[in-house]
Amino acid sequence: MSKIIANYTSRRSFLKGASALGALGVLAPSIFSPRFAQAAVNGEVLSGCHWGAFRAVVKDGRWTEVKPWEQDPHPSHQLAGVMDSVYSPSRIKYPMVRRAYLEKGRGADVEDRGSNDFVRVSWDKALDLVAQELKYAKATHGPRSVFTGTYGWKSAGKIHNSRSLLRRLINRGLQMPNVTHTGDYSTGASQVIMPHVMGTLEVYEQQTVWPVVVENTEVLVVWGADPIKTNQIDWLIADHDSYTYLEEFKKTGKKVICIDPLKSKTAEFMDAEWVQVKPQTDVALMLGMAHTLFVEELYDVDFMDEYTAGFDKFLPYLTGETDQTPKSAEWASEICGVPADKIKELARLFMGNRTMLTSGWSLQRQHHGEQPHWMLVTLASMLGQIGLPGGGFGLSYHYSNGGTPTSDGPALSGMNDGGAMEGSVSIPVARVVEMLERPGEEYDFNGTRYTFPDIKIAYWAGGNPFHHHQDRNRMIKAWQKLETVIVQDYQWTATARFADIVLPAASAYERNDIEAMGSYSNKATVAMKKIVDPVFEARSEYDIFVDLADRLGNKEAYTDGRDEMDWIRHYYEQAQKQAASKNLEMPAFEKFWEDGIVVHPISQAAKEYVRYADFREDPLLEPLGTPTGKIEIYSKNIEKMGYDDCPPHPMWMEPLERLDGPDAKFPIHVNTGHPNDRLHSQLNGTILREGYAVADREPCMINPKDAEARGIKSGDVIRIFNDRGQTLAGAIVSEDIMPNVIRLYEGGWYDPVEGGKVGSLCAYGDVNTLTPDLGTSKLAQGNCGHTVIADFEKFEGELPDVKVFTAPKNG
Ligand SMILES: Nc1nc2c(c(=O)[nH]1)N[C@H]1C(S)=C(S)[C@@H](COP(=O)(O)OP(=O)(O)OC[C@H]3O[C@@H](n4cnc5c(=O)[nH]c(N)nc54)[C@H](O)[C@@H]3O)O[C@H]1N2
Ligand SMILES: Nc1nc2c(c(=O)[nH]1)N[C@H]1C(S)=C(S)[C@@H](COP(=O)(O)OP(=O)(O)OC[C@H]3O[C@@H](n4cnc5c(=O)[nH]c(N)nc54)[C@H](O)[C@@H]3O)O[C@H]1N2
Ligand SMILES: [Mo]
Repeated sequence: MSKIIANYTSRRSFLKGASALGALGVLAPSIFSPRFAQAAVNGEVLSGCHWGAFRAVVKDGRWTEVKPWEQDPHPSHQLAGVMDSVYSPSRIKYPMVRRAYLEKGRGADVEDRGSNDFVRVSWDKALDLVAQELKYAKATHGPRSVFTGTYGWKSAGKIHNSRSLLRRLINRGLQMPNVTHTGDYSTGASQVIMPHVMGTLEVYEQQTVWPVVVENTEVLVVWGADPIKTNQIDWLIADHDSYTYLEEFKKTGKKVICIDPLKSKTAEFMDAEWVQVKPQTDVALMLGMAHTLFVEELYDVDFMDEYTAGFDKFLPYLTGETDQTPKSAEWASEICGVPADKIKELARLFMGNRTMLTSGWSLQRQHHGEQPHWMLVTLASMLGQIGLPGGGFGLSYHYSNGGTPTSDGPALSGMNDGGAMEGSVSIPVARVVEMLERPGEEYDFNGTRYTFPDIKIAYWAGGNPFHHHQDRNRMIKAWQKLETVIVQDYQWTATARFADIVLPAASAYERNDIEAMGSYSNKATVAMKKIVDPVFEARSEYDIFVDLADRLGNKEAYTDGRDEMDWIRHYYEQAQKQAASKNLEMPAFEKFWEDGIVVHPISQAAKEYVRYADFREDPLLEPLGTPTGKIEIYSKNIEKMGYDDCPPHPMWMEPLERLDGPDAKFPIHVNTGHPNDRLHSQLNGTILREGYAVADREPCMINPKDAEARGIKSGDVIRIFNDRGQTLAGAIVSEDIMPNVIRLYEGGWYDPVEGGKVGSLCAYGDVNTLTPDLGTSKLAQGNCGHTVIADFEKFEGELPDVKVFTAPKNG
């Protein structure tokens, strides 16, 4: 793949001089010589972000060009948007307060949230208001009245970690018991079920490394995953090293199979066989394979005996002894749409070859999302290859370049939340709307009953819930229960538009920070140097929170006496000490800051790592962390919970709704996968959109058969609708998606034609206007963003303008 060099100065020239206006954006003086903390006026700055490390060219205080770091083997084309996001017309320039809120106070005209009627205020006024409301909440409503769940993909960086800094404000500034979240939207179901099955999270752990896979794997199965698309980003700074291995694997000519309702980037890149499966039916498909292995007596009986527990309880279900329905390939085919012969052929192929079953996370972002990965583990167990080089299963090859060998480098720590006070609670992250709807009521989660707190203030810094959460219209209503909503962001997202108080944060490129490269590889430590000064009145995360802590009377407790550069040096020196204890030398801080990066060595052992090799070698001495020490195909702990929606062994369960399901009310499944040209909703308002928008809307991929039936061609505007909501989108007609499935990526900014009105048409393409808000089950309470059916038509009405990419009036 070619490297990109972006230079998009002209389009944003109208914003030239923006930084000169930002008098308040100047950083507090550092104890270091100014050259450390200040942005370059001219020159090249090495920095990093979720999309990788890069060099920024700065001219006259303006960022004019972005070049990928020379050692990035596969730079993301999204870097061009990263630079552009700094100067985007959707930047929040000033502190703003919703007019009714400013004039009438907390809780005023809440149904007017989203109408974009804001008034510009000074920073002092905005921060006074926030501090006043936090104090009021503490005095009047008491503990657990402020929600700081603030889930989301804040920028990389260990210091300006908006999520930790916000919690630190409540813990050390306000000194009140806090309400935050557990889990995430990514792996809500799997990270709860996997510890019961494998004794570990599985989804965020190192995989059998790629060099071993390239050498030993004969069949690479990519099951509901698209690593070529999703490994562009990392929660830290992306290394992109998995691309090199994928290329090497491809060169070997060995078999790659993508099981997906659409032809993914990976299928294309790897010349893979594409097996079309109806969405949400993978458990049935896996059961059909397991049944084939069983009846053909192919499965690994010894492995099941030695390394797994409870197969005997699962078998009567598989054979149909318990419910008179054998889970045969024929039975599975009826549900999943894959021909029975193909199911059998795949089962035999996997059994007869060293097979790595890799899976992404879309499968578990579905109703009963606990089941697919549990069943995948069961299938992998029957294949008997777990713990062998290149065999078994892996749930993170598609994420943050999982499977890239881990260096010997030190772990870099970062800003913590300062310690939550006793009485603090958390909710499963995707239950946020239910929490607002049912204060004081009980809910189930992983074997325990909890009570929802009564929230009066929500403060979001580093996430965009008005994109990430499901069922937008239900959410808009629930949001009206809040007295005060504070949003800190650098973009005018829908979340900011639905806030009462909006604080303009500096982007990650307008402040100094430090971060590790590679969540799995820990390849390097990177100085995230400030590239330019904050534009307009934006201020760094840390500065905003320190000023708030000051207003709450607890500045010292908040800062521990450190400023931005002190913290950076502090965490670097901690890493340096850790490295020294491993006989690894890291340069002095000054040298590191000057060079911008320290790359860590990788041992030979790391390049040969095989997940579960130890367990396979000696299951008694190296047991799993499950109650039986084995792979639990049947979980007694889950049996004890007695949940009707999460049985004690993997099962095919009907989701709330699915394509061709019983009583399916709509004929089309909506695939809400992650965007190839964005990170969720980030970079929405940038130059990248010119490359993918259709009729100025979010693109929606449609099979020719479905398009023809509705008289739609590429470039048309369509309206997608169901009982929960409606949105416009731009049509792309393509054979790369199976019939009766359309794809509208998550992350298109919500742009209601009638701002704030429940049920409004979204002019741009927010897919979460259509999705249901329900927990995967009582066990994990994960989100079900991929459980959605709908219908669509050619939009013939008067076309509303897309307005969400420019700031609201006065802003
Ligand atoms: N239907 C459906 N819905 C989904 C999904 C799906 O597959 N289908 N996927 C889900 C998943 S896995 C996830 S992870 C979520 C993602 O949901 P989010 O993480 O909320 O999505 P982002 O668009 O990354 O939002 C991050 C926001 O933080 C802002 N930001 C970035 N850096 C900073 C910073 O340093 N400080 C501050 N104050 N703000 C900052 C950005 O401008 C942006 O508005 O979406 C979920 N929603
Ligand atoms: N470019 C880019 N990369 C990203 C992100 C991003 O927003 N943009 N987000 C990051 C984050 S936070 C996360 S959590 C991960 C998400 O990683 P994933 O959850 O794995 O990503 P998705 O795109 O939702 O789904 C992966 C594939 O599964 C397919 N799929 C959907 N439904 C089904 C189904 O029912 N059965 C089968 N067999 N396949 C199905 C989709 O068509 C898609 O090709 O990606 C990360 N990487
Ligand atoms: Mo995610």
